[in-house]
Amino acid sequence: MLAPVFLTDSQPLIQLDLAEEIKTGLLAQSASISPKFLYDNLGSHLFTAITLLPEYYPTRIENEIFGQYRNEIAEVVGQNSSLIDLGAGNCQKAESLFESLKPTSYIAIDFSIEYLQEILPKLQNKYPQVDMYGVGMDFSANFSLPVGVPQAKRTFFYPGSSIGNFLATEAEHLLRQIRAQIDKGGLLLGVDLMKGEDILRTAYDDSLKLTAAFNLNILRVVNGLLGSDFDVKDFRHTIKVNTVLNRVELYLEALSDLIVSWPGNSRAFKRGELIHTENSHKYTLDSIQALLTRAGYRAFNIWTDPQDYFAVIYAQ
Ligand code: AVI
Repeated sequence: MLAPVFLTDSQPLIQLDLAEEIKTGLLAQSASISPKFLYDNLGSHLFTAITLLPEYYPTRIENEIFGQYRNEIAEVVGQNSSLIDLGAGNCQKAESLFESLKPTSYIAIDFSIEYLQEILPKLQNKYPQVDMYGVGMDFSANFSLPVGVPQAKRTFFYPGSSIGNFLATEAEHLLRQIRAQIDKGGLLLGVDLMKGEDILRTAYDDSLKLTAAFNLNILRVVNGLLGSDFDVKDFRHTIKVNTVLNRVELYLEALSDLIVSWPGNSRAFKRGELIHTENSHKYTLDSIQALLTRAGYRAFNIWTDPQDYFAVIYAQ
């Protein structure tokens, strides 16, 4: 049986650093937890379930764009490159491009190595002609490809509007770091575009409460890393649509006055107090091209849906 190669990041995930980062966020006056902690194995499964919700339009519409423009995209991007999937998750989006892009190798990078270890072997069996690599990496602060990644033309793949989960300065930093490693290839990017508040509310506060479970699961992840005693029943998922900063903000709201403790410290929360867990920025075609330009990209091919809900951009 063919098996994918699991590479180690040159900057391995250090539990201690992660715990420090969580403590700093929890002890700040306005408490926050980085959205990367949403994605342990369970969180990754919950996110995959969210992408199947009719209300969660980004995945559906992005898939439609990839389906409709598959050949055009392949012509622009070219074939036989190394496909480097940033935040690969269940690898389904990349898989949908295998037939048209015919990558010689596929490098799946994700915060949850456990999830990749579950998904990637099945994919490798289905596509024995593609060399597959799995990398567990936190690329939110710094990104460089680990040693061992094949030296072919590189197609970086960052779909799903995950770029929207970064502040503009962080997004620019990441895009610039990707640009520096592109060589003769390019970046295939999915970006969610600005739209009416109601559509955003339904997408990020769905009636099945999957997004609520996804958001609350972050407290279990934090308990595992920090040794804290968060009880998910003490909090509820809530969102704000921030029309000034063009983003949906996810929070966990304390349902009563309570104290959360961990070895060496604690934090009191008042009833109604919020922990900020995620931003999901929405761009315009102009604002995303301006961001990419600041990050050093010069040429853009853009595909959108008829309603301009979502854009797929090939940037070089
Ligand atoms: C991964 N990311 C692009 C999702 C988003 O839409 O911002 C994460 C998500 N959060 C709540 N629902 C989905």
